[in-house]
Amino acid sequence: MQSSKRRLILAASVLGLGFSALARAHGEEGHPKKAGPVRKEQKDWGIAGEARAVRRTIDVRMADDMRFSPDRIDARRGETLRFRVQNSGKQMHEFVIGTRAENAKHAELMVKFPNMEHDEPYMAHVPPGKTGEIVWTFNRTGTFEFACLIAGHYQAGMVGTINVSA
Ligand SMILES: [Cu+2]
Repeated sequence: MQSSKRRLILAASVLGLGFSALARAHGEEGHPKKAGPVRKEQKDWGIAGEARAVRRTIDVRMADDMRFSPDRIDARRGETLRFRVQNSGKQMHEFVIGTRAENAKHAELMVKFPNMEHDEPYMAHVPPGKTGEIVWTFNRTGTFEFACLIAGHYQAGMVGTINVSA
């Protein structure tokens, strides 16, 4: 277990992904959020947001047909959104914000290591019947993606678009 975990961390770092918080496993029930401050790191697609800055909440539904609803979200640069992500399916799903390139790379890794543990402020892992939440500030313009990176789901088209305009 110890050495397999080390291999996963190694694989993640070889691929240049920032899995600094290898804390929880996919498929685990609950995924309680850790107490304490959210780690804030500027990403190409924004930065972890403050709940008090939220002016708009977006409800997103995930289902076993491997689709998000809505699958297109528009935001303005500087806007902090709360995503309330409901899993209406019978299997685990997740909502991960990123660039297309980042998500594609990460999705590939998830196929190789389906039980890879990952958790970042731009991800919500949501067990069946549950609702997860993320608060994210879009401080860069561009076209980004939200995706379920669980092995096979991304490949089945479980992807949406976030467009951030100036
Ligand atoms: Cu999924």
